[in-house]
Amino acid sequence: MRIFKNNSIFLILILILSISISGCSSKAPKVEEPIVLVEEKNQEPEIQIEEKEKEEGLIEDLTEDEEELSIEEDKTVEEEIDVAEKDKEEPVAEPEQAIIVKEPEKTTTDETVEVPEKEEIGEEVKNAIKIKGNVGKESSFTLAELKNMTDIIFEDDFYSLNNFGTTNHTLFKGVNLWKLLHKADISSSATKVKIIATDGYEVEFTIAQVKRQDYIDESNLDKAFPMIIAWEEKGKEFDSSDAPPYKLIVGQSEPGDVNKPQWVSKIDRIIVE
Ligand SMILES: Nc1nc2c(c(=O)[nH]1)N[C@H]1C(S)=C(S)[C@@H](COP(=O)(O)O)O[C@H]1N2
Ligand SMILES: [Mo]
Repeated sequence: MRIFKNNSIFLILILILSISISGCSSKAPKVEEPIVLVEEKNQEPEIQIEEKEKEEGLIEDLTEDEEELSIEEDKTVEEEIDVAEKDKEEPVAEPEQAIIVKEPEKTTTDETVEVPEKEEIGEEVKNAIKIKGNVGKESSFTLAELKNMTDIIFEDDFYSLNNFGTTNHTLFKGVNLWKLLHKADISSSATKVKIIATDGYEVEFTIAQVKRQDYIDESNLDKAFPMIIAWEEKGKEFDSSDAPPYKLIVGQSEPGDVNKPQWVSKIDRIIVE
């Protein structure tokens, strides 16, 4: 009797124990699940915000930023970029395009922007485009002089594709860059041409790229384009009150070529190396 009584108490104890143990273990997975849900929920608002921004037309700003980041990537040799900033960006290698693009420098209130040659030039030729470096005659051409170069003027609808996939056709008028460089007696040993804007934006091309007269429009393969220094867009001259009224325009080197970031506006000078 005593043994039986003790046994049943023992059994009851075991039962209680096993119920409480199984109760605990069945709770365990429930602890993990909400954490996953929280993580998923945390991502949702970000996605929604992005979509909202797209709808609200803020997408242009986003793409500009993205393009600018990828452009800085290409600039491996330049020293002005903060190393820490550079590390944040993901590498985008574009092996076929031997183009280095430099970002406009972000000016702070303390720093002054260096525009060395502006003052020496004087009022009259303020908006002249300078060609320097590996040329027979370093030159400075005014807008009036460029317009008089009727033998090298080129005008056509240029196709543009930007990093976000936006495409356009835009009418530009200007002078053929390769032919313009010959007016400054470009040296036969020249290897590179740098197009530098007053805001610090800079694109570098190889001589072969500047020489090329058959850049394409992927939407119309019958066409062929040289690089041009344009002063007119859609039949209207660029405003020259704030910046030099010149823009480098180049077609695509191949279908899919993102050519718009290569268009340099506000050109200050062309450096041949
Ligand atoms: N001087 C100068 N040219 C520039 C830039 C710039 O910041 N400064 N941005 C480039 C980039 S990234 C693009 S996509 C196009 C934008 O041309 P848009 O302003 O006519 O759209 O100009 C290019 N040329
Ligand atoms: Mo851009």
